[in-house]
Amino acid sequence: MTATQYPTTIENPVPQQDLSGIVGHRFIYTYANGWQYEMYVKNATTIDYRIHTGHVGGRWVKGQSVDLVMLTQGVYKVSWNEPTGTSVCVNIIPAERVLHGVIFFPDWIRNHGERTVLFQNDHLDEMRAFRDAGPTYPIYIVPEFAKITLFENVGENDDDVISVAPGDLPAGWSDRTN
Ligand code: FER
Repeated sequence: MTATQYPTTIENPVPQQDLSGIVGHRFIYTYANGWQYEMYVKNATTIDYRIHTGHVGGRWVKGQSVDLVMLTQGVYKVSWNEPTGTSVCVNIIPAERVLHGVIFFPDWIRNHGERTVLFQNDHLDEMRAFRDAGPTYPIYIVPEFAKITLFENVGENDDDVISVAPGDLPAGWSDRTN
């Protein structure tokens, strides 16, 4: 499928969408700064994720609403805002096992990342209260490429794909590659 078959014009700016290469997939990746993350694209509007290592390693979340689009064949973009106030935008190219993420942390998470290291779903009101107390600025921006070390099709809407805390997985679990 070539780009010329799907031109972007002012009148029709949205390329034909095919999300089948990302929806229902789980992937584990390590950013250039060493932070290891895991994302499960549960369906076209929802992700579950775990953070294995990094500034907020140990944090995990289910049912986060996201915006997911295909930019061009095989290139996907996932964007969302957390109850903590953090915003994230991740561009994913599975065939090349590469992604690029930009995380926009509010200042309070730069200083107290440990407050977000939990199963967020059990602490949503607490996270919104921290967000509203701030401080928000200056925003701590973390733009990094990552290597996708594991990519697998596990099917849509499976609550068992991400169901335990990162720290409760068997040793070395996230280091499995394919
Ligand atoms: C990612 C970068 C950041 C990601 C999630 C986050 C699941 C979440 C950040 C936060 O809320 O702390 O690649 O993928």
